[in-house]
Amino acid sequence: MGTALVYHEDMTAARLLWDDPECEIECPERLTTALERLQQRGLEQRCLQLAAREASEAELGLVHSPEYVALVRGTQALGTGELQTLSGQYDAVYFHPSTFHCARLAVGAALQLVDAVLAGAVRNGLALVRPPGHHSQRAAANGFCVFNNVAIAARHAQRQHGLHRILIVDWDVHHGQGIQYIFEDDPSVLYFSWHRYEHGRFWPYLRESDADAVGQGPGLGFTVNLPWNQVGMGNADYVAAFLHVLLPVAFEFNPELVLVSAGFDSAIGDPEGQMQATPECFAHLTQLLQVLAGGRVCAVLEGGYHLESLSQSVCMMVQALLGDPAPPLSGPMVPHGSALESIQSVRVAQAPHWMSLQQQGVAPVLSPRPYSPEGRPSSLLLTGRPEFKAAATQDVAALSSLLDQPRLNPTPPVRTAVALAAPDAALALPSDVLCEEGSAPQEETQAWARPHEALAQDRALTALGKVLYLLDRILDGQVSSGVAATPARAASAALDVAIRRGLSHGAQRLLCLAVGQLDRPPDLTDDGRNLWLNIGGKEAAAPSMFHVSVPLPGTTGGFLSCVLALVLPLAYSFQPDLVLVALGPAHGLRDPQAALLAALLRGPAGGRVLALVDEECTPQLVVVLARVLHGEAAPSLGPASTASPEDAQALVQLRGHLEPRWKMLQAASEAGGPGSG
Ligand code: Q9C
Ligand code: ZN
Repeated sequence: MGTALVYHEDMTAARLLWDDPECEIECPERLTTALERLQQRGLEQRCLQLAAREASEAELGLVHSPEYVALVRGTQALGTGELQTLSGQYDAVYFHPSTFHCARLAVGAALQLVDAVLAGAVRNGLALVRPPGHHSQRAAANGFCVFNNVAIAARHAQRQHGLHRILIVDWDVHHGQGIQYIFEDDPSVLYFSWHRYEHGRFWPYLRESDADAVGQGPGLGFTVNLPWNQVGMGNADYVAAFLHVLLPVAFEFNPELVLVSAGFDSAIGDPEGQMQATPECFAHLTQLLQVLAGGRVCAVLEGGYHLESLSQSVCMMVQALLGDPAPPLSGPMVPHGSALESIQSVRVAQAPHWMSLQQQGVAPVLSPRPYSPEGRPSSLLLTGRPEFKAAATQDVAALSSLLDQPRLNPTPPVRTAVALAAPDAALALPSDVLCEEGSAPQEETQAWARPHEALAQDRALTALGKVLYLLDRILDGQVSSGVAATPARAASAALDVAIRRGLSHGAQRLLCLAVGQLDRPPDLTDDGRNLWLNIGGKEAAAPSMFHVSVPLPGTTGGFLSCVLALVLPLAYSFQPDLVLVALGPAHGLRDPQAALLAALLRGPAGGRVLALVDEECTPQLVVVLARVLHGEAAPSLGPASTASPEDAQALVQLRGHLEPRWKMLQAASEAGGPGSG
């Protein structure tokens, strides 16, 4: 199942007709540039292209008052002077005679996308629209937004498709207060927004954008606000926010559909956001969301005002929707102190409403800074760390070189291959998953096998030859990911060879996630190039920062926190260029759990994941691993459950021990003291 791209050229018609420095950034080129770039990269052509339709007035009425809709309808006939006067009655809004038509197309595009996904015509998609929507309210335009595209799409999904739980992820750099107001007392829509806040000194200057606004009445806990109190937030901060706030809550909520208010003013170079996240980050965020709701992700454009940064970020998102592996994240994966304070403050505010946040242990915020409206716009220039002010003012050249880099992005010709002893033609593999027939040369295989008694048998040797062949194809960039099988009693030996071969044949850093009874190669050194993480095996005799072992949690909730709070933070901190996921004897994972691990580990390694399974495992396991490595949606884990107190405790302790080295594990600022994280 594919990806829809919904668009209509008419949405470029609206434009600012008078001088207004605040509004001029919301221009038609935002759409034309992004679309051109999608075409240039061959991405548009890979999507199911749908022409946007206009929403009906009944559809607008799902969210907006009839009087407001009539008022906007009336703007079609106004002259420029009258348009300017009316625009002045709202905050950061301009009307054009084509605004009503464009805004109805923008809503219609979002509805069409939701219909295509919920009808099963596509798995996911993007609506490229303007005007944006998330600031718009029942009876008011606001912040360039006229109708609330995403809020209407959510109501439509409920009314027309009978959905009960919808997650809205708003990664635009501004707070979508319009969406918050519409759903604040509604537990059927979980609204997550991060936004530049600066303790209330950034537009729209609302007290209710802070972390302690969590919804009202039956909607308590279904509004999740993550305020950024400094500019300069980057890849590490955004990924940490997903791992430590959004995803635990989202898995517990268990949405049937994910809507994304996809604003790219949170990306590097944007004049509004002043943030530092690179375009690739949006591929990672998109991938992370695709493990929810069976991969049903509908993204709708909101802001994004740096044309080059916007276009590249849009391309990254579409690539991820199409299932392509995300390019590795650049830069140090160390969240800023201020980001950790923000993350901690949301976790504290939300802990009463979500089990998944209670169990990971939440420290109190030691020095909450009061909201101080008196110092707002004037102090804006004084906020932010000095290095980011420098980045914002003098680093234009550095930014454009960053954005200009012809992204080598060596997308391997084969996305996923499987290497099995006896390939079963009946395996229900996606059509372009390659069944690899090749083997490494026999002498070479024998040489690698020699030290291992377990590899002496013919069957084990044959399997090893196939593992090595597939591994080499991954290391030389021919294949992105794969699944290979070995006999159970040769599993540790084959893994030992794969690790040593990987490290000697091109992998700079190799992460090995070993599940079940597998032995760590005895002669592995802690030289920073390999990280061994064992789940549910023997306890490490000499644990270190590169030798970690944790018991397999007994419940779904425990497993999820192990993945989100330990495995992925370690993996994103380590930044491996190859991940081996080995399912050893007695690994104890259910197929959907194994699939989730494989799907999520694509992120940190640029998609280079080799899964090693037991020859005797079920064909279903091989198929589901191949499918998720190929970019298809991970199957659902089923209803969330709590982690057992023992599992939760083990995790808290281990994280405390590892945090000083692996900074993505932090979920609270160091000032949080003992017990934090
Ligand atoms: N420099 C969207 O991104 N101006 N709307 C703020 C602060 C209004 C943004 C001024 C920004 C509206 C959809
Ligand atoms: Zn915005």
